[in-house]
Amino acid sequence: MSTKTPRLISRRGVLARVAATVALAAGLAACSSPASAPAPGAAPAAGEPIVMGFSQVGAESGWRTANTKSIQDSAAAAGVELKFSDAQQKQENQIKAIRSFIQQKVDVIAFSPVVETGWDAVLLEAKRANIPVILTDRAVDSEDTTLYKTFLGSDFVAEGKKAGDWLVQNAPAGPVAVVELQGTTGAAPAIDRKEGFAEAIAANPNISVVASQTGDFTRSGGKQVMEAFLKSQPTINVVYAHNDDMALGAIEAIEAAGKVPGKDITIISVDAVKDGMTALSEGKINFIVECNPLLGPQLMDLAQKVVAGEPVPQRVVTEETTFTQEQAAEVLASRQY
Ligand code: GZL
Repeated sequence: MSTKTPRLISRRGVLARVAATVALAAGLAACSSPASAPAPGAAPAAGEPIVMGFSQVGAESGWRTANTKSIQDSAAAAGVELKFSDAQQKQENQIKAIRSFIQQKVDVIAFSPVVETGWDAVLLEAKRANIPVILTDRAVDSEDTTLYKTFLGSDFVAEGKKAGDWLVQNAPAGPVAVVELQGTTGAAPAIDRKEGFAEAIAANPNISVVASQTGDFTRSGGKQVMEAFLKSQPTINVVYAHNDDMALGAIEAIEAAGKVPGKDITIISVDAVKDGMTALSEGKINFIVECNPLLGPQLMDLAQKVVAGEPVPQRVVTEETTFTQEQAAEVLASRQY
């Protein structure tokens, strides 16, 4: 409730004193009226739903579609009022959405940052508005970890390492030329999956990444980059794709070039969405590292704790596994996404 008293009135006039008194009286009346909303960051009144502002990266992949559905379904199940914004993979749209959530005085903000950098200013605005922030799926590079309450998502370096470890264990003798389809430039999963894979294949000096380029996590991006690699690279033994959508685009390019994916060229991917697992069970992909998009239930649980002022872990790592061709055939029918 604002109890700010007017500055000392200069001798310039009684009018200023009257105006200040009227303003103060109006301010007190507004704060005491039953219709006044609780200060942002205060828990909603008992029985009132939590209002969550969620800024989603976009709709670039099968993983993102499954992630969005998980968040929307979980909000409905938890009775959380969800204000959902699709940023179409543009950081400026996410920043606009977060500022709008602040103006709307939501109880909590959650978002998947499309890239790691450039978030400190808007996160500081949320902090000053006393609105807690939860990172989900992707991380930010902010040094100040007080800018968000927790980060719920996968360990992308571990995912890249799992992919590289499988290649080291299954590579043929002699030189192995790998082409890499990177995710969105500057995105945490792209940076970290590249790092983890490179760290793992260092165990076998015969394996080398001969070309690496972003396909922006999309099927069309993966196809275009793979077409270019097939023209520019004399030998390609392996494709390492940072997600299934780019791997599926690469398969289209490989087949159009008259080669057999999964046999002439080994394909390793990340995500394990339905289309990727289908290609894996058909032998067109050789190995997939799972990246679990079903973050909705944990996100709603964390949001309710954060709004209630309860402590939550700074980092919550999602559980996930890997799949071979044989394992894909066994589990395909039961996959949730
Ligand atoms: C990973 C997620 C990535 C997926 C892609 O958590 O951010 O973004 O691997 C998606 O499929 O586009």
